[in-house]
Amino acid sequence: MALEGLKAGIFGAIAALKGKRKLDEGELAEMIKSIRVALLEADFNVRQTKEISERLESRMREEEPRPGVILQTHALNIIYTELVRMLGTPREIIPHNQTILMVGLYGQGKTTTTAKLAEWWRKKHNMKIAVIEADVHRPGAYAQLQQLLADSPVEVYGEPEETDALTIVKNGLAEVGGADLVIIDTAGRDRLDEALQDELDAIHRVAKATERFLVIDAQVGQAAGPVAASFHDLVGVTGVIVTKLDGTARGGGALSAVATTGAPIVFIGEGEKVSDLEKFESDRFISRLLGMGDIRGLIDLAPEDLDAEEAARIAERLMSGRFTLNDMYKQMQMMSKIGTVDKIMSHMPMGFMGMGNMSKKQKLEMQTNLEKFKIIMDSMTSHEKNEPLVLKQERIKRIALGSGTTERDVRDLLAQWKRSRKMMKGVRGNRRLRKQMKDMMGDMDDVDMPM
Ligand SMILES: Nc1nc2c(ncn2[C@@H]2O[C@H](COP(=O)(O)OP(=O)(O)O)[C@@H](O)[C@H]2O)c(=O)[nH]1
Ligand SMILES: [Mg+2]
Repeated sequence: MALEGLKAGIFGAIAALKGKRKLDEGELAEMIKSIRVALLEADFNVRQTKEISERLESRMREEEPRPGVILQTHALNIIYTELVRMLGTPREIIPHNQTILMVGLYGQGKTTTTAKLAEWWRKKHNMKIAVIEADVHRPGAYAQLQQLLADSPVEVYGEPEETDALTIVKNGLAEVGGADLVIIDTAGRDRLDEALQDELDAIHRVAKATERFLVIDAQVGQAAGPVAASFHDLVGVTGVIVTKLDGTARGGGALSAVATTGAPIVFIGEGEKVSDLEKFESDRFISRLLGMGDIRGLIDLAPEDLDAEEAARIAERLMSGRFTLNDMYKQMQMMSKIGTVDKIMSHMPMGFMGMGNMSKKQKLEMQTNLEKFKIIMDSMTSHEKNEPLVLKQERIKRIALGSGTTERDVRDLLAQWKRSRKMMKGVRGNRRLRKQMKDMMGDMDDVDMPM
């Protein structure tokens, strides 16, 4: 995981909030200062660091934590949204019928990333993909690309003896005409000089590439900004891929510098292997960085009309191990709004404590039960929903009558709740699950956990 240092810095800064309900001026200033140091150490630039710290400070003053949310989580949520805001909104790429031109300086990872992208889309979309090696300056570039894709059905086109890149591109495009996606790897230089500009410009005109991806090594840090800007002037960069995030603690520099240019980061490279590629989505990236696990994925699933705050609150309560009928009710409300149980299950942490292992039939059943359960619970008092154990014969009878269902239906609901609650409790006795849960909650050890 990239940016481990930043994670440690942020958690160090909010550790001081442990057990507190309010911060005094000194404590707030101390926390903001620690966050600032953490950002600077991850190589975020001074202006961005200042902006984030200022926003964090004013939001900490103005915004109250939601009910049930501890101050530490509240601060973490603010930091999360500010970091996501800074890294920009993700861009979706449709790979079909595209020609992608890979550009960048020497040694940044263009050839490696060319192979990674080809494999990424081949696996995801089962498309016919071809790559063209048009780097005539680096001897062995063709062999390198061939070797990277040795185990792959991706077609690799190259002419190792040819010295004119443009010729290779022309021949290559004619040769691989049937491919759904063509990726063209080009040569780099130490810097974007006139010779490289002319070459890229010529290739660009012939290839009429629909996407121009700039590859930048994370280790260049903030210098990624000017590099991105100059390549953008030349070919109109449509996406940036930041590589080698596995090898630097200061990856924040490259990521944030690119973000300021307005060019979207579309992928990140986190290793030398062809499979070490990851689609870049700032929200997922940051939530993983901050150890927020799949909670965010759950919220992302929610349609516009679903209150994201509410979803977060439910997820938080779920994590905390308390589980009233009310929680189950709200969770069901959310599920029925989202639609399919299947979809949401796959986004629940640990498949919702084992519920991900339900059979297809069970899932279907649950879906049909949702509506009925809702109707039944609408006939309950909030006390009953909070303390389902008070639901004995008399109350069950009343609820069945009030909701136009049968006592059997009400008992089914209670049985469902008991099963769910048991699963939650099961976490207590399971060390592996406990660890997963703890990891997911980050290092916030004062979160009220049932263990
Ligand atoms: N650790 C790591 N190494 C990478 C990554 N991407 C590329 N490399 C390595 O960086 C070096 C240069 O990569 P290459 O693709 O030849 O760069 P090019 O000159 O831009 O084509 C090679 O040794 C690659 O294995 C990455 O994401 N992580
Ligand atoms: Mg290369």
